[in-house]
Amino acid sequence: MNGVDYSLYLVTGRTLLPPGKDYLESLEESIRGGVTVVQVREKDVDTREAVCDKYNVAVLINDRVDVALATGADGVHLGQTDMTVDMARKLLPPGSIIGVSCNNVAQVEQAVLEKVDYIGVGAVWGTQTKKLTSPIIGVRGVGAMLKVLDGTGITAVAIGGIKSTNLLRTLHGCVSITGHALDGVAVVSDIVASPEPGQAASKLRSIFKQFNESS
Ligand code: TZP
Ligand code: MG
Repeated sequence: MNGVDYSLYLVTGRTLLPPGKDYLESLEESIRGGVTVVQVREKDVDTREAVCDKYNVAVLINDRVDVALATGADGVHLGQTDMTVDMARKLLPPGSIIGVSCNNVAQVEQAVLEKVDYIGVGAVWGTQTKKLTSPIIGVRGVGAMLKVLDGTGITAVAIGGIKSTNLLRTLHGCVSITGHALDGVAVVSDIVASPEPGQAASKLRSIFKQFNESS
């Protein structure tokens, strides 16, 4: 899929769904609310999801190139300890999207050499969703990594503790302190754990749009 809009990047996490909330229903509500790209990140289940493409939203699979191949997903999101970008590129169909998690400048430099499509930078703030194995970087850390991407055409989304209550501060802080802007934000709990994921997504999306229109 070409021309992916990374502005509101949903990372799934079915363990965070409110009781009784159906996974696909929550996903569909989130997309209708404004999610622009979805990463299927299900650590505790065998992921054999057929995610509907009726909204033409790109689907990326966390960690598992084999699952991406089996499901015909648009691409993969790789962590620093997953399969290498070169190997993933050899296995996936041409044009597949490859994204990588980065926590520091050296990892971004490597991602640039590997010509990834996008990077996820974080954790920008503290999060309950993932046991972090690397430091929380704040907006200064994000900015330092964005600087490395200058002129490369590689897209960046920030992840970790991003909520409607701190999104504006995150976007604004990044630009005002570092002079570099994010292409999007990746969110798990603020959308998935909400009883109204559509409204949660719509709130985040409108804050993002407003910020971009005013800057
Ligand atoms: N990688 C860094 S932080 C994180 C991942 C997958 C979890 C982010 O979850 P939340 O709920 O949006 O803080
Ligand atoms: Mg991973």
